[in-house]
Amino acid sequence: MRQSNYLAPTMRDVPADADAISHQLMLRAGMMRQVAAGVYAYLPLAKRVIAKVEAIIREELDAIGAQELTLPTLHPAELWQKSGRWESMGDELIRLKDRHGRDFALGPTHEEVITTLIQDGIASYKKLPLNVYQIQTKYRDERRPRFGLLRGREFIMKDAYSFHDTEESLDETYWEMHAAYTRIFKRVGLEFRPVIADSGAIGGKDTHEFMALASVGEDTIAYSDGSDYAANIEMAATKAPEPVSAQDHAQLEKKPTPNAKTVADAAEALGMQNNEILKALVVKLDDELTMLLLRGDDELNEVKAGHELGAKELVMASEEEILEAFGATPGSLGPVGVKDVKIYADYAIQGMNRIACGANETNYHYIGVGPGRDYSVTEYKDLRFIQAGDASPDGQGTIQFAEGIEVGQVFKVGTGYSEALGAQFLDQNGKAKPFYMGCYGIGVSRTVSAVIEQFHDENGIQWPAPVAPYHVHLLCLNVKNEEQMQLSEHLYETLKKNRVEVFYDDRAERAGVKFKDADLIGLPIRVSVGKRAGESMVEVKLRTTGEQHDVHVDDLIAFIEAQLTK
Ligand code: 9G3
Repeated sequence: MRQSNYLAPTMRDVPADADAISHQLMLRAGMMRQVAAGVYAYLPLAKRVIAKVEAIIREELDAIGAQELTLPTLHPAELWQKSGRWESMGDELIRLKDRHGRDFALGPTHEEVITTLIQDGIASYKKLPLNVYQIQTKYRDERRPRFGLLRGREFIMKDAYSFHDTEESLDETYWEMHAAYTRIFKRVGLEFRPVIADSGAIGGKDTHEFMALASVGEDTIAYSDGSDYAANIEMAATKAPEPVSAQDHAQLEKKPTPNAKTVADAAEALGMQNNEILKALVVKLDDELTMLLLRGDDELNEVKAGHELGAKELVMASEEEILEAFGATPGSLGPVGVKDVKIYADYAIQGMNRIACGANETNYHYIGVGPGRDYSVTEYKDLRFIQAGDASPDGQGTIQFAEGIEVGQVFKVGTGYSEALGAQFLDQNGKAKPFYMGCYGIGVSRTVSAVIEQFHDENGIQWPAPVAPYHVHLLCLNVKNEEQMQLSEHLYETLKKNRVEVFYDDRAERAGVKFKDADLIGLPIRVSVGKRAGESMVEVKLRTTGEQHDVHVDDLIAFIEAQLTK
């Protein structure tokens, strides 16, 4: 492809509102242009990368028997009303009316559509398991679109849905998809980790997110440096300490802690450390007032606690609810003397004795508090946020934190959707049963951004060969020089004949401009035809390592092929 008439408007300056490096580089390398907030045009260079990512996805999913289809983007409201998500998804769901005034949604995901189709399409268990996927533009009206394709309002997703007659069959496909995702992201060249994650709006139990490690990532991963344990911070499990044996109790005393609002205030008033104070929080678990106890220096992980306590919804109780139930302000709460309210305590306080806690009397705390004598708990649970430096929950290694971009997610949904939508199949006894469902997403356009976040330097993008827009950037350094032009044209034809994807900079620009653009666009191999054209010598530079070689044109194809198969 000749660069002289190619639509890749490179830019020197960094656009002001682009604060992710991938967003900046996609604009500067002429890969995309913004049309509206969170809405982008993919220009030819980006389209080629997207096509390569999609090709890798198709190969790996077709290889495990998934079937590609394409579902409508325009969804009749009835489907979303049936699942209850027409209302519950709020403003993120883009709604519109057709010419007859009928309500539609622009598809943000396709559980409703595919489940309804499958229900009408197959009735017998004989057709199961079924695994279908599509690669298609999704629409989600993000409140704050940002970071370019990392959080857009229109983006390309591969979404797959699997249907099963049993949970075992779902489990089998779940792990087949998990393995296929690992192959896909390895082939793309991303540095990633599958992490234990929260099933969020979809519900169901098992779910893993595929995280591309990158500092711009909005998710925090807790991973062990001594094993392959890794979890989204929302779900990371903590290791229970050895509970201390029989307690030698201290004298229980009530002490004034005037205006103590926080653990730190109480610790200061009592001359104690934060981790010697019990933090008592009051939450509503599906509307039931419950007290949660944490060590003073730990934070409640609401998502994990919700799962641990089997609550569909966990919200913090209001100050009024607390005053009414406990007769004290939130800063003076504790488990001593609490009746008819369930108390769950984080594992970490199993080992705590001679500690302080709110006296359930505003501006007073108890000291010398011990479990058993002064309070008891309904059950010990894993409630706190894991912290860097904690022991890994699998007992191997220590927890470290890293930022990640979620590029994929696999869910075991179970029968939730099929029940909500009345999607059933007839089992071998002719009995109607709801399908077990799995759903699986890959952010295709987000993956392109993640690759750039991981592979760039101060001069531009450094594409891994498998997803590079082209393999070779061929530069004729001086198009007015007959010798250089001839050799360049000859090499352009030869490379194409050898099925090398070559991007040919035949523009009437100075060499310096060509070098800068080549570094910015970031193709893996740069071939420059310059002063030594007369000796049939060209200069080859590898974008990622920067190493340069003078190569005779007769050896060029072999040299390039050797580089591309590394
Ligand atoms: C909506 C809107 C936004 C949404 C959803 C629904 C996220 C929604 C979760 C999923 C789950 C899986 C299939 C592919 C893999 C992910 N944002 N989710 O359901 F109406 Cl506006 O999309 N879906």
